Amino acid sequence: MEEEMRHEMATLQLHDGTFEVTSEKGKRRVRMTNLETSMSTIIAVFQKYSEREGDKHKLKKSELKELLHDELPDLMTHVKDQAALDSLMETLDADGDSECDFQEFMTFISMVTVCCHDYFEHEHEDE
Ligand SMILES: [Ca+2]
Ligand SMILES: [Ca+2]
Repeated sequence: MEEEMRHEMATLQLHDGTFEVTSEKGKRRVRMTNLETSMSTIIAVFQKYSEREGDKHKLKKSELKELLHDELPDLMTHVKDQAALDSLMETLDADGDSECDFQEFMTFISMVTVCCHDYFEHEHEDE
């Protein structure tokens, strides 16, 4: 079942808010929900940077830095120097290969998203 899903995912083609799923049952076009669009955006952003150098499926430190700089500029203001970037990479790099793979990246995105959620939740409490 999981293998089948992976195959379906591998043949996803994006076309402005819709995607085409090719499986044994043939092609079908599906309109994406907001959450599905967000998920595919995260994947696309990761790939945009991970493909630049070396391993195409992993972010090396310079790719991570470019991603943070361009895509999370507010957060990047807290990563001021090389030491801060080194320690962030060390925190994210769960398997210790000195690169950030998609799973490690997702852990990071989840963390940041949960922090944002907590922040907005507390904002409402003050009203
Ligand atoms: Ca790379
Ligand atoms: Ca790693």
